[in-house]
Amino acid sequence: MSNPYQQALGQTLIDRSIRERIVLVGVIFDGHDEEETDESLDELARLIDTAGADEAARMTQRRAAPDPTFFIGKGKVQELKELCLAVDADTVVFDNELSPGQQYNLEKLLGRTAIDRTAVILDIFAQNAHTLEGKAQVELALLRYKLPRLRRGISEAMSQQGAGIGSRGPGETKLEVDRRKIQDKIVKLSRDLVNLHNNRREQAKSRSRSGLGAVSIVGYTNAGKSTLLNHLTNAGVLVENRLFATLDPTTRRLSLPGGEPVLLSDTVGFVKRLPHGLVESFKSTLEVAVLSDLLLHVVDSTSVDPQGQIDAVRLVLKEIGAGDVPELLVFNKADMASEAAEQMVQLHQGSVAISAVSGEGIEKLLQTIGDRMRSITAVVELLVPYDRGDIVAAVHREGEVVSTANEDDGMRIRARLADASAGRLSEFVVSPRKDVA
Ligand SMILES: Nc1nc2c(ncn2[C@@H]2O[C@H](COP(=O)(O)OP(=O)(O)OP(=O)(O)O)[C@@H](O)[C@H]2O)c(=O)[nH]1
Ligand SMILES: [Mg+2]
Repeated sequence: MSNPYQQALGQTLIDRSIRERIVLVGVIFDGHDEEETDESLDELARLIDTAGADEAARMTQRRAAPDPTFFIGKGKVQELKELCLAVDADTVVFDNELSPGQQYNLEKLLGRTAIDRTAVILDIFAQNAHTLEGKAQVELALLRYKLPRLRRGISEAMSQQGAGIGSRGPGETKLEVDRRKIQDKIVKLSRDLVNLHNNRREQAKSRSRSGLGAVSIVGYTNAGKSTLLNHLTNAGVLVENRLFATLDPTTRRLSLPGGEPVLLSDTVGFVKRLPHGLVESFKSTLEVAVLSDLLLHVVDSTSVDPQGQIDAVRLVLKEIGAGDVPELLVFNKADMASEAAEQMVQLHQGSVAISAVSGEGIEKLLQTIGDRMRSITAVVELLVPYDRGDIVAAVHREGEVVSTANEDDGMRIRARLADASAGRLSEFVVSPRKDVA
């Protein structure tokens, strides 16, 4: 399947006709240790593998700050060139974001394609986007990434060299035309996404009217989010041992033991240093998390750095405006790492350990979700007509009334209500906790 970027420009970021050989480059900045950089490069290697290429070698350099021209030192670039020759690699990937200028300078000196982590992640997203909205979001992010990187000359030189991630830029004469094309396309895509976004908001509105609580599964990529959704609801969502298998949210109804049914949604996974443009483009898809009553934050207990993954996920949640949504940490894959999972549960009060595969801990998880949902309340304001004593009674029964005032067209009640109750009474709610309109 051709990716959206190909559809837009007749080009590709990663050539999948061959498995490219790639040299990874990492920088150990002051205050960071070698191990950290190594782990990050291991993750980059997994990203590259997911994108369809192989790691041929890796290189690191200690630096206080990035070199403005090449990111690494000029001498090191020379070394990198020799390494590429020795291992027969056509592409280098930097673990850090390169500026368009640095990328250009590197490609010129190396005579090969130089890209960064962002480009690799964008490429994987391009491969995995399936719905209209997902495709539009990825394409927008790709075009925004590519626009400042269109250059005269270099791309022609690169295209003569042959295949490679991002190697084939537009030719000199086409440059202005391409730039214009991309700009037009960005405008169009942004407009399309606003429409899709509005549709999604409408759905969220009707969902909130349905009175069901909303729970979203969030977490680092490959943590087991889709596996959990499938286990709980038989959703049949694609589960794969690869990064970013899920890009489009799936929502299913889930009945809690002795409690209300809730709507449970799977979401796109996060990764450290997720490109900002991508987060921006996926805001609409991720809104399901923002509008949730509770987030199930799934963590892979077998990971070498679960806390680092938790922090990375929380950072993105904050960025999309879901930083204040109540969170329940779920340490998954306990079947493979029971000790690590238990240790994490000890460290994080109120969290649970589960295995979405074997089912252990699931009962406890469901109970905890039920408890948390019942305790989640917010102050809402209702205006109830005087002939609806039943509603006034329901508010008193289901919530805690903060204040009442008699007005011309009814009784104004401020009450602390669970979201599910507020949803059921939404007809009378005048100021809901969340603006879903
Ligand atoms: N052993 C074990 N493996 C699991 C468990 N949960 C998920 N996995 C495996 O972990 C891999 C990733 O699972 P997914 O459910 O696709 O993960 P995800 O979080 O949805 O990943 P993305 O959508 O790519 O972000 C798959 O190979 C699953 O079979 C678990 O509890 N135990
Ligand atoms: Mg998934």
